[in-house]
Amino acid sequence: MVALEDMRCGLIALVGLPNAGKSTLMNALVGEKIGIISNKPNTTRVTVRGVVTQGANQMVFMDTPGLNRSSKAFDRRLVQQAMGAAVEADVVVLLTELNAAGNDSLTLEMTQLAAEAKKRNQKLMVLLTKVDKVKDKEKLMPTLTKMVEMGADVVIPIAAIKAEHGSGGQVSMKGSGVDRVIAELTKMLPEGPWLFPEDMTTDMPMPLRLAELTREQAMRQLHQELPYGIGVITSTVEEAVDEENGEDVTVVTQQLLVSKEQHKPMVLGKGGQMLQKIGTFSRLEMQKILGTRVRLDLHVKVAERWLEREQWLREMGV
Ligand SMILES: Nc1nc2c(ncn2[C@@H]2O[C@H](COP(=O)(O)OP(=O)(O)OP(=O)(O)O)[C@@H](O)[C@H]2O)c(=O)[nH]1
Ligand SMILES: [Mg+2]
Repeated sequence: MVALEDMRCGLIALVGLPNAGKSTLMNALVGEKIGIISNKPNTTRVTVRGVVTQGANQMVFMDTPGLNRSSKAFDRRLVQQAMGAAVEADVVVLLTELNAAGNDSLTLEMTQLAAEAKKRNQKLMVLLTKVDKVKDKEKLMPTLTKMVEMGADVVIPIAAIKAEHGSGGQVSMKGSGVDRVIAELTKMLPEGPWLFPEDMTTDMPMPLRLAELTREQAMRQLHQELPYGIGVITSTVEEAVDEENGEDVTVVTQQLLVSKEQHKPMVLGKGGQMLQKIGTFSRLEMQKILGTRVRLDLHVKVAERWLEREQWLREMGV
């Protein structure tokens, strides 16, 4: 039992450009798949919280949507979510992806965000991500100096993943720098009671979490612009017993929304194979989280302009 007066707790916002590796890092920090990951930008649409509790310290990470530059209403909404999380946080963690030459990809907006964090007296951590791409680590020196000059309290080069196998991306291993991130953040936490129970790793409602797993597979398996027009809603989650073997099984029903009629056959694939693939990978991930066997009932539904429907967006957490 940790005494209330000993507790320390902080909100930590992970912000950066799309594809910087925010969700990958959060999952590595928490040790569980919470945020969804793909190689396409703006995979994250919902600010997702992941919790790490160690000793007297609780870290509440906010994995935010990438700071995209599109002017579409939906995309602006994503950026607003990220900005909101940054304002709310005790510690702002800026993630900037390195290229092979060791240079960062900081934009003007991100430099401004860093300056605002300093003005608000927030702690500022800069993470140089995907450092595994930089073979000669000496090349990092100018970038490290630049970040300190910008006001970073700590700068850490990280590689959140060492390897990822399979097209469903089921296996990921903890990489380098991640433990140091935890150690440095621990020093920055303000005193205060925990926000979540000790054993809780996320406050995401289960139906949303399951919907995100299916959207992750849609992002991974579908190509070009198609995945961006996709939304997933979990209609029902029910506990049942398999009649054949008496095993517990969770029955999940989901709607996969597409915004255009002509997208439906692409999502279904030849003989329904694409939908089946999305469903199979998603189901395997669901089983890991739920700890039971899962039966997934996945339907494609054409819902023109769902991206503009407030109620649906709220249901999807956007
Ligand atoms: N080489 C390498 N790739 C990484 C690393 N971390 C993440 N990636 C890859 O980068 C891509 C984007 O990762 P995400 O974690 O989804 O990035 P994100 O910042 O959450 O992106 P958005 O949600 O779109 O803003 C994925 O293909 C990851 O596998 C890393 O440390 N090294
Ligand atoms: Mg993400």
